[in-house]
Amino acid sequence: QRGAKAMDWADYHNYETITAWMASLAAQHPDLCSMEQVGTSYEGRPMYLLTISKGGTDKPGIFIDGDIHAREWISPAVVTYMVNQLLTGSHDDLLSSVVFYVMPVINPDGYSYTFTDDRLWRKTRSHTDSVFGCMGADPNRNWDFHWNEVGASSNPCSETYAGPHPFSEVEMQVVRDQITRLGNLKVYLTFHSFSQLWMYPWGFTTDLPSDWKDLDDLAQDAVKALTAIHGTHYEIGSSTNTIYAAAGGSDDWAKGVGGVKYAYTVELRDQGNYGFLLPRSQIIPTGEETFEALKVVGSFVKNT
Ligand code: ING
Ligand code: ZN
Repeated sequence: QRGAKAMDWADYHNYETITAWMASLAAQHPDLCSMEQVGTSYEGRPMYLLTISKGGTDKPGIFIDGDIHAREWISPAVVTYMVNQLLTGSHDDLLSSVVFYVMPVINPDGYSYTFTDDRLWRKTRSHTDSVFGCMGADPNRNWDFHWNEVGASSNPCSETYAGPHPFSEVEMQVVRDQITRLGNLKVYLTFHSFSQLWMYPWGFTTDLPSDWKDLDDLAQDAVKALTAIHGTHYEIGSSTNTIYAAAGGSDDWAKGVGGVKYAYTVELRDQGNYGFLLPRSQIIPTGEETFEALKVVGSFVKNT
């Protein structure tokens, strides 16, 4: 429409541009992609799910989300890049045997706020604190699995505020309800930045899941393919043992409650040189390498 910016991967784009692009994509590829509104954010923004598949959805699923943390702009840029590749590349074989469920921006109020007011905002934008007036909760501390046990705060002014209670944030309820509703999910992938880490549960304890070797093996294969593109180095391990202990994260819930075996948190580029302010010139290279990893995960699911 008039004045609206077109989508591309030469630059970062706001929520309206991303959602308008999602709608046009679904309109252009009705055989492969559908878009549905699955909820509404705290400030009233529609939240959408893309379903990408060829010939029905009765097949193993991969759930992908982006931008749980508002300022991590490379996350929705890479998630939309990969969606575009899936739909415009020659991936019929993969799309015939795997269904991708994608929500590129699961914290739309926070994301919008980073465009208008505060580029480094992390949390949601809910009004939870009547004492100090601090706003928002950390959506990656808000999930109801060992909630607020470690690496989270009960102080509404903290960057890692877990919220007043588990799933206090409506946006995380929306994502939870989709993961619960969609049967047959084999993989959960949530994209953050930055640090270049491919992590699996648990975040609430130093203990590893009993099947950690399966998750580690797939991560090794995915990262090998990623590194082969531009030489980008990634570390692999459980969140607690790789970055820090933090309970209430979405991947822990996806595995521990949602029953999705292969749950991962991926920290995209870089390793701190630019951090959250990753130059736009790195969007396409980051998209290219990450898509190679996704294809490995996709083939694995296809062959399981
Ligand atoms: N890092 C993640 C965070 O939520 C994380 C790291 C994920 C820790 C999952 C534990 C479990 O703090 C960023 N960059 O947000
Ligand atoms: Zn994050």
